[in-house]
Amino acid sequence: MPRSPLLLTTLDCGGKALSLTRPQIMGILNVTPDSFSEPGRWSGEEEMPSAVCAARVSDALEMVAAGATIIDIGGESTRPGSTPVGVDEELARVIPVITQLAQRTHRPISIDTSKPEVMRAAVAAGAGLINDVWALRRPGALESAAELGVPVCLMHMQGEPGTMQHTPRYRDVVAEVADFFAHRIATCEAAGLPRQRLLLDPGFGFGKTLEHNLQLLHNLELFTHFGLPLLVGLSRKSMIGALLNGAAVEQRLYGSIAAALSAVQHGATILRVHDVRPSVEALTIYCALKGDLRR
Ligand code: 9MG
Repeated sequence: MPRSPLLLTTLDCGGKALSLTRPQIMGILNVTPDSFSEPGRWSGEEEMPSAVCAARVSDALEMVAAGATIIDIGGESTRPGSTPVGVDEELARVIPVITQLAQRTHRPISIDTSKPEVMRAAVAAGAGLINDVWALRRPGALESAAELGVPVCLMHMQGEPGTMQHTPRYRDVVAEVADFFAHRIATCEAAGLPRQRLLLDPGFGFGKTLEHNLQLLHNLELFTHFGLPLLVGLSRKSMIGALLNGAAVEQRLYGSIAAALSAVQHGATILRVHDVRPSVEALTIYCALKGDLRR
């Protein structure tokens, strides 16, 4: 199936540019207490210590140096079974990091949130893209995103993070995700959020079985027909572990890279990854073999 061209070749992320002419790497920066390698340094309930903030900023700058062209910062886990956090706690986690990072890199910062209050504060602090796993379906999110004027990634999710993996069911997962995108795009446009500011993500692992995920990956090309960049997150996900006979999270790097390159082959423009350097290197070789020298 031929791939449809993108509506835009560069995304303006609040004044910082993200090129879409070739696949891009989005580095994941989780600012949740459970994401810290030194347990006990910060419980997440009190104000973030400045050393913790500085360490997160330094991790992000390392990802940029390794070739990430956008950093996705999140303060609430959306893993299956995770419990939501309150607005104040999420703000306390992400805003200090965004504020400091925005002053130290010309690369765009994405805020991974579904809360309108966090979207607003994050963009005011320097974020230039909203990554919403709820696709702006939370109260007030659509209106806030429309006003903020930055691009938004609309991700498909069946159910909600706490229970989404209990019994995911579809008549036709590819058709249903395509319908979801069509409806969300129309809703965004009606609310004053133009199509050109949207990115789409099928939401691997968000209310999907392994079979659903594989069908979506095989048919990713179909979603290019919206003319919008496709963002995919496959890094370290349970589908990789399942295909590797139950490999633990820390043993999913090579599988994640194989899946990411397959996604690019099927039309993905942005890869959301934990392991930036290996992903950049794999992508560089993949693109060179396709006749597109990245650097
Ligand atoms: C926050 N988050 C976790 N997984 C994700 C994925 O696959 N896509 C996007 N857009 N965000 C994700």
